[in-house]
Amino acid sequence: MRKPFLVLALCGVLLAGCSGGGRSAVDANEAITVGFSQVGAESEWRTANTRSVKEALAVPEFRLRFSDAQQKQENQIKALRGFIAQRVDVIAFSPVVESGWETVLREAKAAGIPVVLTDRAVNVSDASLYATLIGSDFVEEGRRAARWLVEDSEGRPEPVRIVELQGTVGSAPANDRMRGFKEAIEDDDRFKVVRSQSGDFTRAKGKEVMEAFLKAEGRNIDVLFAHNDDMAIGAIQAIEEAGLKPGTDIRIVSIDGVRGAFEAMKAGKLNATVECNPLLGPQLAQLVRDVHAGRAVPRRVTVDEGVFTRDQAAAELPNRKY
Ligand code: GYE
Repeated sequence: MRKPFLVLALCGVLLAGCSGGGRSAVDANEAITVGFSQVGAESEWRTANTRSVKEALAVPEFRLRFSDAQQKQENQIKALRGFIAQRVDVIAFSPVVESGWETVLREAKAAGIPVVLTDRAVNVSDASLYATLIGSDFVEEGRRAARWLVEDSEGRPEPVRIVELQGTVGSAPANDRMRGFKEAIEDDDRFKVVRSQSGDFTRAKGKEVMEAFLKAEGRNIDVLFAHNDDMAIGAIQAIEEAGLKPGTDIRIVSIDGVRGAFEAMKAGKLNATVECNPLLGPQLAQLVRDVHAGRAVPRRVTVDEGVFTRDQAAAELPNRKY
C-alpha cells in the first residue's frame, strides 16, 4: 500500500533514473500484485469476463494471480486466504454468492489489503470491508426483461403463464434479476410465474430444469424467463425435443447478450436478450490502480447496457465483442 508513494518520492529525487535510461516503464518488483478469484467457467458471459480481466491485467504494471473457484464459495474463501498469506497488493473477486464473506473480508482488512468486487455484490454489515464494486445493475436487468415481455404481450391471449430459470441460488444476479422481474409484473394480473427453479447459470442445468417444467406443465407454458442466455439455450433444446417451437410456442427472454443468444435470435428461437456487459477488465484495472495508490474511488461503478430483439439480431451480430 505504501509502495507507490515511496516510488513517487524516489522519482522526484532521481527523475532521470526513473524516466529514461532504457528501463521498462514498470520494474518487475514495482508491479501491483493482484489476486483475482473468479466464479468459474459456467457460461459464455464468464468466459468473456475472464478473458477481459486477464487481458487488462497482462501488462508489466500488474502481476496477476488468477484462481478459478468452480462455482464453490469454499474454494473462493480458500483462494482469498491464499492471497492474504502471499500479501498481494490488491484482491479482486467476483463472489459466487452474496452472504458469508464477513470473516475472510475482515482478515483482508486486518492485513491492509484493499478489496475490489467485480461483477457480483456481497451482503456485509460493515461497508468498509471492500473499497468498491464494479458491475451491472441486475435489478434493472430483471425489470428490462419484464418490460420487454409486457410490450410483446399486447393483444395476446391471457393469462400469460411464465416459467423462470433462476441463476445460482444465493448469487446477486439471481436474487436481483428475480426481484426486478417480479417487481415489474406483480401489479399486472395477466402475468403469472407458474414455476421458478435454479439452473445454476449453465446450459446443461437449463435444459434439465426446462424438461422438468415441460413435464409438469405440459403445453401450458407461454413464456420462459431465463436469468442468463446459456440456460435459455439449454432450454431451447428441451423445448425442441418436446416437439414445440421455441420463440413461437414458448416466447423466451434471457439476459447477457452473448453471441450464442444473437445466433439463437437470428434463428428465431430466442425472442429477446437483455445486455449484461462482461468486459469489465479495463475499468477493473483502473480501480486496482486507484485503490493501490490510496485514491478515492466511487463505491459503485455501473456499466451501460441495452436490450436487443430478434429483428435486430442479424444486423447487430457482427458488432458483438463477446
Ligand atoms: O449473467 C451469467 C454468469 O454474474 C453477471 O454470471 C454474472 C452472471 C451472468 O454465469 O451468465
